[in-house]
Amino acid sequence: MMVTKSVPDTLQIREEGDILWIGLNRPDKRNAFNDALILGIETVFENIPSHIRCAIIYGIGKHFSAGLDLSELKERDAVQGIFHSRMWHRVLEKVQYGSVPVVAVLHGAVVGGGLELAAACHIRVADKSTFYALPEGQRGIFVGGGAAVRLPKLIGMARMTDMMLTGRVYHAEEGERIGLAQYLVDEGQGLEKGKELALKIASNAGMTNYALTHVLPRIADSGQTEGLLLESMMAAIAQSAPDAKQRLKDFLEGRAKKVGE
Ligand code: 1HE
Repeated sequence: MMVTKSVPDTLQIREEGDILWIGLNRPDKRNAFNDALILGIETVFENIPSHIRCAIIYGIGKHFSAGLDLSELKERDAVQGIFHSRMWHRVLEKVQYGSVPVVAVLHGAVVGGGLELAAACHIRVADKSTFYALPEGQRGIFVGGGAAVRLPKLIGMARMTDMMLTGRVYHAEEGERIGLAQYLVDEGQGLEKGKELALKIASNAGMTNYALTHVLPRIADSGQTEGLLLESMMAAIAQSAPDAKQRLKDFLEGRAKKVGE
């Protein structure tokens, strides 16, 4: 099924072989997320064609995303607020636990809900124009798109608390150092780097990608006893797959790349 079906024009979707490019395309509003845009992301992730093996999310224009569209926020009461936040949770769970690993290519502002989306992706590539913030603290609100759970895992609770209490902005280099992004590249080089990584990810065994995106985070969330058992079960399933057997044979017979090649 083509994912372009019923996706709003604030998303630009393009297939390139087994890679799916997902562009946030609301540059005049700095890719702020109104409901149509965040629900559009849900539609995309619910309809990823089966031949797609990795997705790349990026922002069109000067920024990755300015977060929640604040003009939609002012009319909500508390109950509507809970449902709205739960809607974001539902969508970002589909990003994190969808059928493919997701690379986020970051530049400019990665703030509020934009950072929450980035945190739900598996790999973050930032160029040197990137800056990260959680302006919710200064706007008198709280995070609602999963940052309270996902960000402390990336950067620690103390840093997230500081970002919200003081409005601290992390720039690209610092962001990479503290774990907001795994890769830092020169300005304008993010898409190329994202594609290079996506191609590598796409060439992995499907079971490996599944284990890393679906099982590893569950192991990390569990206690040591359950986690170690889950790890053993996953290892046994992965190594028994025909794809793994072929890859091991290729290495032993000198056909596979060495580490670092
Ligand atoms: C917006 C938004 C927005 C820009 N909602 N309209 N997020 C924030 O608190 C971030 C607010 N935005 C900014 O601080 C800046 O816009 C940026 C640093 C991201 C970019 O600055 P700049 O100079 O490139 O753009 P701009 O001139 O500030 O904005 C251009 C237009 O986008 C302008 O509208 P215009 O009609 O006057 O042209 C802005 O009003 C509009 N715009 N950001 C609505 N966020 C699941 S809960 C998550 C909770 C949150 O994400 S809270 C954090 C919200």
